[in-house]
Amino acid sequence: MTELMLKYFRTKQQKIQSEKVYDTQCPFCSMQCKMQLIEQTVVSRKVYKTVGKDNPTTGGRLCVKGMSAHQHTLNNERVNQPLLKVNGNFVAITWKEALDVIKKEFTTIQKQNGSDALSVYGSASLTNEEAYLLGKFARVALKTKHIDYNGRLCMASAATGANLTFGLDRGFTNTLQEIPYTRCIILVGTNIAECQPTIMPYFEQAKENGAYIIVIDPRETKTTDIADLHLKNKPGTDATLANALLKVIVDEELIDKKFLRKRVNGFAEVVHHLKNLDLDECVKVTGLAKEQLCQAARTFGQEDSGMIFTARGIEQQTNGTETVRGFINILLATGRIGKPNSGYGAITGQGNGQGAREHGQKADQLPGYRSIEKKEDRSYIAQVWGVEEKQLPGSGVSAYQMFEKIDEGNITGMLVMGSNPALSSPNANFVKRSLERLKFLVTVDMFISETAQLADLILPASSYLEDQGTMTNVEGRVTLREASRSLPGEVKHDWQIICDIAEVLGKGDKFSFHSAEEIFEELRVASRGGRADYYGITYDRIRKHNGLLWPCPDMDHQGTKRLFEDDFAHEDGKANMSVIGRSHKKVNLSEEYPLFLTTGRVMSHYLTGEQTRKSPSLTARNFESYMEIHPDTGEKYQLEDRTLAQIESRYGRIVVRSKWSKRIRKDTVFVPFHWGGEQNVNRLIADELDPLSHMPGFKVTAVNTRPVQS
Ligand SMILES: Nc1nc2c(c(=O)[nH]1)N[C@H]1C(S)=C(S)[C@@H](COP(=O)(O)OP(=O)(O)OC[C@H]3O[C@@H](n4cnc5c(=O)[nH]c(N)nc54)[C@H](O)[C@@H]3O)O[C@H]1N2
Ligand SMILES: Nc1nc2c(c(=O)[nH]1)N[C@H]1C(S)=C(S)[C@@H](COP(=O)(O)OP(=O)(O)OC[C@H]3O[C@@H](n4cnc5c(=O)[nH]c(N)nc54)[C@H](O)[C@@H]3O)O[C@H]1N2
Ligand code: SF4
Ligand SMILES: [Mo]
Repeated sequence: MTELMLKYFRTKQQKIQSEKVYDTQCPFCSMQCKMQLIEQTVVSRKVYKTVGKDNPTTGGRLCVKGMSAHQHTLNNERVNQPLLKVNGNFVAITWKEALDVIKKEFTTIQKQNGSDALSVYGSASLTNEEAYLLGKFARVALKTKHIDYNGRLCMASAATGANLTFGLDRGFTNTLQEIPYTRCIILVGTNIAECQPTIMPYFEQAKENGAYIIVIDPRETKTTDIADLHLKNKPGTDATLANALLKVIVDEELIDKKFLRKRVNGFAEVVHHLKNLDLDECVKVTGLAKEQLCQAARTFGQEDSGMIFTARGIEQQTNGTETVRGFINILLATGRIGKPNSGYGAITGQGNGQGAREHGQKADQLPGYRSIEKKEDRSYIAQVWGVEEKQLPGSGVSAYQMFEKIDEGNITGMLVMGSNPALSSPNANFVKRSLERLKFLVTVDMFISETAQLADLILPASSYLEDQGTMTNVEGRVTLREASRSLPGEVKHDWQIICDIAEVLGKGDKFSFHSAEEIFEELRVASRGGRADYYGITYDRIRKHNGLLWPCPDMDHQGTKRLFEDDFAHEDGKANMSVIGRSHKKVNLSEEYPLFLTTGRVMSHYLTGEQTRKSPSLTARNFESYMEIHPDTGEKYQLEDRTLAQIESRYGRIVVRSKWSKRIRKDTVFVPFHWGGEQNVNRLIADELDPLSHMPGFKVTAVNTRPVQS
């Protein structure tokens, strides 16, 4: 540091009147980077700085979103009081008034339309404690079967695929620490460089150590930039691609026969199916060269260790579950799982995308990955909750299907906590109309999101700086988000809001919690003996061990770093391979809709942008949506670079600016989904769902495009 710089810093130091440091974790993606917000008062003004904090998952790294997260949280658009819609306008009311309104409306709805007419829409932004409590609230306080959450649009296909194949779904079978030592990596439908930026050093290290990296994506991205081989396939063709890779591996005898014999069911059927698969046909379907397919398959098959990572690119498809299974088939055939430096990873999306899918927010699920349809699971949880087993409702429908139920008149009330489905759901015009049809909609949010605008009542929720609780990160590591900033205005924590509503509904005795830790203590017991067993995890142990990987069944257990070393989680201990790609209805192009549309993310914004669009630093990077389009395609449709384009599908139309790029396929356009209104790409997405996971097909839609007439 030069003399001059030292002098500058000293003068600046002298001006700092006070300093507060808040420990927390980033509110955005599944990396859950640990960080501190430093609040300094300088000449009576508050200034903020975010610094990373060391931890086993991310070191001290942060990306630009984490660094800027306080900007939305401290933004003055934050909702600080309950808001009731009166004659079309929101007016501030007290909590007592708000709870009275809820009591009246919820009771009336259930009296008139039955218990299941009330529904709950949850979120993987919630802590484990809140996700758990919301599931209990729906079943015990509201007695409704209708609860599902935004993870249905996110991790559902990965979860279903892993459950069917392994008998257990923890996103990563190994820890991140093993990645640098693997020899071959397939990244399929994932853009980690923009979506989990702080994971990148693990892959860069692998590359330095000589690993061969294959990335499968219809676009060139910052992630494909690290690839040794980029397979730029047509969107929606990954199941065929997985089958083609496996065919080459089987034909060239790159399989692990001993592993298959001892640990896998169903290989013979798969081989039988592959016999009839025509590689030339696969080449046509995927739009790839045969040499590329063979090169990828051979390299993966010949190296002595390998890992496959999937994300939403292949999962958010109407055949997402089977595509995931197709890629896991490759790992099973080559014996690349349950061993050091070999394994599978579904790269989790939201901050608590892992934990929030384990403890009962899903329509068919009870805590600890228990099933709401299984008698013994129901009895166990009923006993933990102090209710009769037969009082627990059965399973409800998935997230998007709840909007169909509203349209049919079967659901008439909804509580949304931590989600913005008006923007994030497929067929968004329909979803908006459904939300408008509700007799009573209450949203719990930090902001008046597009969904909250449609609400009758908005309840103010706390943020990552204020709300303590556990989050289970991308590795399956249960972390403790410390949070100590005092609550602004009349804001409450999500868990407090759940308890308060339960209280006015006469169920306060089952929801008398005074801290997140108290809820976690109940969650531990509820998860005990389940597949996602947290019983051996406590706040103290998390602090001591810097997080613990589940399953962790007792207090002496050190957490599970690598899954499936001896057995898979099915009863016979084996993994189930399955034949894939037999019945899927592909999205076809036509004269009317001649282009594939795919959707996804940019580095600087998060999901529907409700939070990141409020951050000046992040908005400065991308202030509006766009359509990535190949220049040749642009010219074909008279769309210059940076002109306003209309995009239309069978479901709706939007307007965004064109952005020429040679990095995308000529038959494909890409639009991110972080913006609303006319730019909401979900107005174009079809209502078809994966039959197994109920995941929408966000990643491929047939569209047309033309310049907007001025
Ligand atoms: N910056 C940022 N980071 C985030 C988020 C965010 O909103 N912004 N969200 C978080 C969440 S909740 C999630 S779920 C994750 C999502 O993380 P990702 O799944 O990695 O993100 P996406 O951009 O949705 O899609 C990944 C890639 O799939 C490609 N793709 C599209 N269609 C296909 C296809 O048919 N086949 C193949 N092989 N690839 C295809 C896209 O071109 C894209 O590059 O990110 C998390 N991190
Ligand atoms: N076209 C297209 N659509 C997609 C996707 C895609 O790739 N393409 N991806 C899908 C995926 S993977 C996901 S995860 C979904 C996500 O979609 P959404 O669930 O709609 O996600 P968010 O935009 O995070 O909405 C969260 C809302 O909750 C608020 N919030 C944040 N934290 C908290 C909290 O702790 N408590 C409370 N009460 N409120 C909070 C925010 O202010 C915001 O309004 O979108 C899906 N939609
Ligand atoms: S967005 Fe993800 S990678 Fe970036 S700081 Fe937050 S948790 Fe870390
Ligand atoms: Mo997600």
